[in-house]
Amino acid sequence: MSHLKIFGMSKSRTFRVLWMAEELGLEYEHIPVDIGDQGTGSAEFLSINPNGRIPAIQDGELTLFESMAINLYLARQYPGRMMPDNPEDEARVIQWSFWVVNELEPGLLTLLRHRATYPEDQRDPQLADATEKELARPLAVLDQALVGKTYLVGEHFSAADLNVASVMAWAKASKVDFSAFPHVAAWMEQCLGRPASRAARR
Ligand SMILES: N[C@@H](CCC(=O)N[C@@H](CS)C(=O)NCC(=O)O)C(=O)O
Repeated sequence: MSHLKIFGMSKSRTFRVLWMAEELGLEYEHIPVDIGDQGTGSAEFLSINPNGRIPAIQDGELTLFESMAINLYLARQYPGRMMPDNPEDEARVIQWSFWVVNELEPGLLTLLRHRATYPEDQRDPQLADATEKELARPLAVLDQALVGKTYLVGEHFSAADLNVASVMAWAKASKVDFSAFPHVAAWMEQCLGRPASRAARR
């Protein structure tokens, strides 16, 4: 096995990648690069990710940025049933990974900022409420996809569940009302409660 290095703080999107590495039982080196001139803005880190963002990884000769691309690579590269072995289900995993960063992540980031991370006096509760209303459409899509199912793709937990649930963790932190999306609520609790998810947050 090549030597895997994961760059970024676990409280950032790096959580997604740490969670994947834990699910796969990989040995890895965690380099907790933080946001700022000393971390993501340093010349050393910019040579790894010229975007100056976390997460990034190095795995042997491969250097990679973008959390979803990293997780799809790790799931494909290492055994552990995180990537289905048939092309149709693999495509479904990729579909959900693109879906979550396009349909949910921007709105959830706005919600997270205006309900949890911005200082109180910089929060806009009306913007947060309006954003939550807009999120009802993609959340209904996710809820429908989970009717009668334990996992998004196939019969077991996969990179689709991990990638979507890791973004949905922001919804939980933003106190989104899940009463209209009971399947999402149950699925999310189950995913985020996995030992590997807890280990990634340490
Ligand atoms: N699309 C990228 C986004 C990465 C990203 O924006 N990461 C944030 C931390 S969660 C960051 O590094 N921000 C630094 C900055 O904006 O200067 C991914 O999913 O990896």
